[in-house]
Amino acid sequence: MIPLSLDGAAHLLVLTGAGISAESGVPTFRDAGGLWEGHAVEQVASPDGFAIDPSLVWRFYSQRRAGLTGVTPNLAHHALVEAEARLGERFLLVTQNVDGLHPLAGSRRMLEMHGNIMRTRCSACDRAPFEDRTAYGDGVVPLCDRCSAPLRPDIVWFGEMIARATLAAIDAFVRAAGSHLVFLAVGTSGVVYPAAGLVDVARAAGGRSFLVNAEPPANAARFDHIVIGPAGRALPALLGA
Ligand code: BJW
Ligand code: ZN
Repeated sequence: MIPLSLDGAAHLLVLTGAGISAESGVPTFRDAGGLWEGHAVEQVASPDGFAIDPSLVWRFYSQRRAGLTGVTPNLAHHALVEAEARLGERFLLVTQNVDGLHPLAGSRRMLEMHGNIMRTRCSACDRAPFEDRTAYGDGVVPLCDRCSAPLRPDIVWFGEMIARATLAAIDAFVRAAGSHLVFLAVGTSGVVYPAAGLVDVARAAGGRSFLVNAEPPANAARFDHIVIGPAGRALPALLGA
């Protein structure tokens, strides 16, 4: 495979999705047809779903928290840490993943656009989100000790806004890069917005776009270059790591 050439002005914007963690043993989102125990993802990852059945939602997230015990980053996560070390300010990683494997690998110039599964926040008051690795027992809905409202995972659910600061940081990076922007998406099915639209943002800026995925995603036609294969093998080769 021909490595992605990054000259002295190139700015690399990377978008990752569940596929980059697949080789670490984390199930992808749409592996099981977008279903968890027969429930549609929207049912357990939306404000409406939480309002209807918070204990079902907490069972979903508790099970996933427990499943992350002992899980470690793979070669693809490490290749991005290496790229960040090479490029410094000319690197930005935006991940849709909530599994925390990028920071665990050592990524620092990184934005977790859909939140982090090991953080909890109040569904009602403005207390700060806090680290919480608890896998709650079946039927348990933890309550806020400030206002007694149900606590919820600090995750961006369907229909919720991505943090304004995250969108602003991406925008600033794209503007600084201009036509030197290189956009690289890894392990994402290209169906969830606004992440799936970042390739269009990169194209509008005049940048080049690359994709590494196990299969062609929904937005494949909008990329300049596509590498089909497992991220753990394809990404280090592409980045020349
Ligand atoms: C491998 C591999 C290996 C496997 N190597 N590859 C514009 C148009 C239409 C709809 C909308 C729109 N703008 C907004 C919306 C609504 C909605 C949306 O996009 N809906 C679509 C489903 C149609 N978006 C939102 O609601 C967002 N909010 C927003 O935009 O606010 C403003 C607004 C609201 C409403 C209307 C309009 C505007 C928020 C989205 C938040 C998504 N959150 C979730 C769940 C919570 C996180 C959690 O619990 O973990 O985040 S959804 C779920 O999908 C999760 C993921 O981060 C996200 C993306 O999934 P991902 O990462 O792509 O995983 P998979 O499983 O889908 O794909 C994995 C891929 O890897 C596959 O292709 C495999 O082949 C591949 N793979 N092994 C390489 N080894
Ligand atoms: Zn509260």
